Amino acid sequence: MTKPVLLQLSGYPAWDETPLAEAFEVVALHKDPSVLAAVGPRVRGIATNGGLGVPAEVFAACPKLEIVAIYGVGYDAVDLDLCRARGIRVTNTPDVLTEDCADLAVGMLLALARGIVKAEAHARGPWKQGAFPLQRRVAGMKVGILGLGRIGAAVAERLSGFGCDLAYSARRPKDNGMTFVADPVALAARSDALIVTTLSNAETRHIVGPQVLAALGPEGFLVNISRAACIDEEALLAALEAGGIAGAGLDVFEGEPHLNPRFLALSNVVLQPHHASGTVETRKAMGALMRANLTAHFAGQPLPSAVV
Ligand code: 8YV
Repeated sequence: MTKPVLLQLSGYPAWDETPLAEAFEVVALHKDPSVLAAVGPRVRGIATNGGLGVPAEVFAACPKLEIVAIYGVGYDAVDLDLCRARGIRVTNTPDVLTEDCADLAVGMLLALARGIVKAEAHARGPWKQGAFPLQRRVAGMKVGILGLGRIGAAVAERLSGFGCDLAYSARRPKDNGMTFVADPVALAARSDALIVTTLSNAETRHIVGPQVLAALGPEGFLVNISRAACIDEEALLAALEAGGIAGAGLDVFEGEPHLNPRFLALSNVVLQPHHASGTVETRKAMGALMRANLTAHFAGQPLPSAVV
């Protein structure tokens, strides 16, 4: 039986690439973009990742495309309307990465508030000349969670263990006993730290802008493990440079991996290379779920985690 042609848009660990190559005729577009025109007419599936999605020219070059399998929970970089119109299925990898993303959000908050990265540099040298400056306490902090989906709820669960006073913004209140604050500006105003875990879409684009940052204020911390588009990066850089907020922990950036160099000049940030889901355990589970979706599709079975 001929194997379906799968266009691979990004690299995966060998534990995924080996079984993918067994089940499909894999064409690695990320290794040689020039093959698109020649292979496009035969492509039936695409494997991509959350940040990358599917560029318009790839959709256009693949008229027989049946399924886009995303290695990630975010589907903001895939044109879902186009997929619906063309009858292309879309799958993602929810749930399996929730715990790791929540861990990194809390880790960045701890790193920021306690100055862990700067303190490490201090321990290696200047300690002999004097003590490290006092930092801020996370236990009992007022924390606002912007977007209480699966990952936001996992962040809340962790921070309730820290005795934090938690509130959240979401489209509508949930029956969870937590304080609901509909307006993100009001949420920021009551928060010592604001953690962005919302979906990225037209509604949440730049949801953290000058007003939210001003409400968070000079003592407030911001953490983003969602997408760069949720934050007005220019406004954030201006606030960080002027001391308008105390600091930011960021896992995602506009134009990543090419960060705005202004971030690199700041000492009040903790910068991470979009790796909230980046553990062996989670990536293995993400790869397995992505492959399960592809396998189910080509076997005519229900998709384990369909978006479209
Ligand atoms: C990436 C993500 O997919 O889940 C998401 O939406 O952005 C990440 O998990 C990851 O970087 C894999 O490349």
